[in-house]
Amino acid sequence: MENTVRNAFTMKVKSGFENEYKIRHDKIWPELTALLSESGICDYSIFLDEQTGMLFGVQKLNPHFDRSKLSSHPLMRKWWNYMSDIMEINPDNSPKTNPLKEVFYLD
Ligand code: RM4
Repeated sequence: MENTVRNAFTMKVKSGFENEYKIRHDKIWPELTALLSESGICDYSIFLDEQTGMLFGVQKLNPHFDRSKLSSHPLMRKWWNYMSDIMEINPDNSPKTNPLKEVFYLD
């Protein structure tokens, strides 16, 4: 899609739960992937640094993507609650997320 914005960020999986994190994403709820797509996210990957448990998320966002709308959606909250036992989280159970600055791009 044209005019998408590349977005990258880190999160963290708790030590010992790396496999479980992968398993849960292998079985991600179809209604959640539909919600993410409908919200304007595409080309979304999460990579794991097996040395540190750091998760690197990279995605493309539609320019009309509304982060606060997605964050408050009941299904998003349900997923975050479900994942909260195996990730580093904020008090509201959303994952601790650190935005990254783009310093290089090759199309
Ligand atoms: C992650 C985390 C993210 C979500 C993905 C699908 O573990 O919950 O917020 O976008 O799953």
